[in-house]
Amino acid sequence: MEQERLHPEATGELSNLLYDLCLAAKIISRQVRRAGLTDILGGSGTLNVSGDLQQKLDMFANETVRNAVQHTGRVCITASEEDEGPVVCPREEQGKYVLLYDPLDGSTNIDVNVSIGTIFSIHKRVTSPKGDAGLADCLQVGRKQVAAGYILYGSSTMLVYTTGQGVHGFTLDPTIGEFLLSHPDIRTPPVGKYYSVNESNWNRWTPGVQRVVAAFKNGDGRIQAKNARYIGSLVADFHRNLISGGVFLYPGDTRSAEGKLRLLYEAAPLALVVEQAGGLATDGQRPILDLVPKHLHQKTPFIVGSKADVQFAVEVLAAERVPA
Ligand code: AFP
Repeated sequence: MEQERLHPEATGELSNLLYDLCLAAKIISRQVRRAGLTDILGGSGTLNVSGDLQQKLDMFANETVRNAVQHTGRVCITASEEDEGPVVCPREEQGKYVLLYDPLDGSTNIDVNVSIGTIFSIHKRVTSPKGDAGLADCLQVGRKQVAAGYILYGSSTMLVYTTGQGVHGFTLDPTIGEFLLSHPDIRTPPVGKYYSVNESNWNRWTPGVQRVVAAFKNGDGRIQAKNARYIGSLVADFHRNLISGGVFLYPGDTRSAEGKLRLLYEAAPLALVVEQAGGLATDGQRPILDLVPKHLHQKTPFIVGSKADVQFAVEVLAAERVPA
C-alpha cells in the first residue's frame, strides 16, 4: 500500500491481487503445517505435464491459488506448472492481470518435512479486453513482469516479493494470521559464500559448467572457494542465497539441454526478485529477464544469485564457447 501511493495512477488492484495471494498462502501454509497429521501426504499417482509425480498437496495448492484469484475481477487468465494449458477466468470477470505460478515447488520434499514454496509471476494483460484472454498474455518476456515473488513454507512462512521497487519480506505471524514486514528492502550480498548445485549431474555437464562449479568449490584465483548448500527445493535454496549470499545453478546437461527448471513459473519470477535485490540471473548467455518464452512449460538453464558469482559463471561459459 505504501508503494501504491507512489503511483497516483494505481487503482489498488495489484495490491488486492497480492492480498489474494496472501490468503492462498495462508491456506496452503496451514495445510503444509498439518501435512504429517492428515491423509494428504504422498503422491496422488498421476503425472503432471512435465512428467513429475503430482503430490496431493501440489494439487491442493494449485486449486487454492486459482480459487483465490479467479472470481475477483482482477485476473483474466492463470497458468500453473501443474496444468497443461492456461485457465481463462469467466468472461465477465476478466481483469487486467495475468498470474503464472508454481503452486508447490520442491514437492518431493513434502514427505520428508523439508521446506517448500509457492512462486508467482504477475503480468499485465496484452490481449484486447473485448475478447477472451489467451496464451499471448502468458508468453511475455520476464522484464515485463509487474510483480513477482514467492512464499516459503520453512521454519516460518515468509512472503518475499517485488513490484519493481526493491524486495520486501514478510513473515506470517500464525497467532494473528497476518504477514508482518520483517525484511524490508532486502539486498543480496555482491559475493556469495555458498554455491548450490546438484553435483550428481557432474558427468552430464559441459566442460564449461564443470569449470564453473570446480571454481566455486575450490576457488581459482579470481574467486574464493565457497561452502556448498543444496536442499533440492528451489525456493529454499534461492531464499538462503538471497539473504546470505550465494549462487544457485541448474544448468543444462546431456539429459536435458535446457535443464529442469521452468522459465515462466520459476526462473523469470526469481530473476526479477534477485535483480531487484542487486543480484543477477542468466541462462549462461542471456539475462533470464530477456528470454522470450515460446511455450508455457519451457525450461531454461538457470544460474542465479550474487552478482560477482553469476558474472564469473557467464565469463567462464563465454570463454568456453570461443572456438580454439
Ligand atoms: P520437485 O518439485 O520434483 O521436488 O523438484 C524440485 C525442483 O523443481 C526445484 O525445486 C529444485 O531446485 C530442483 O527441482 C531439484 O532438482 P534435482 O533433484 O534434479 O536436483
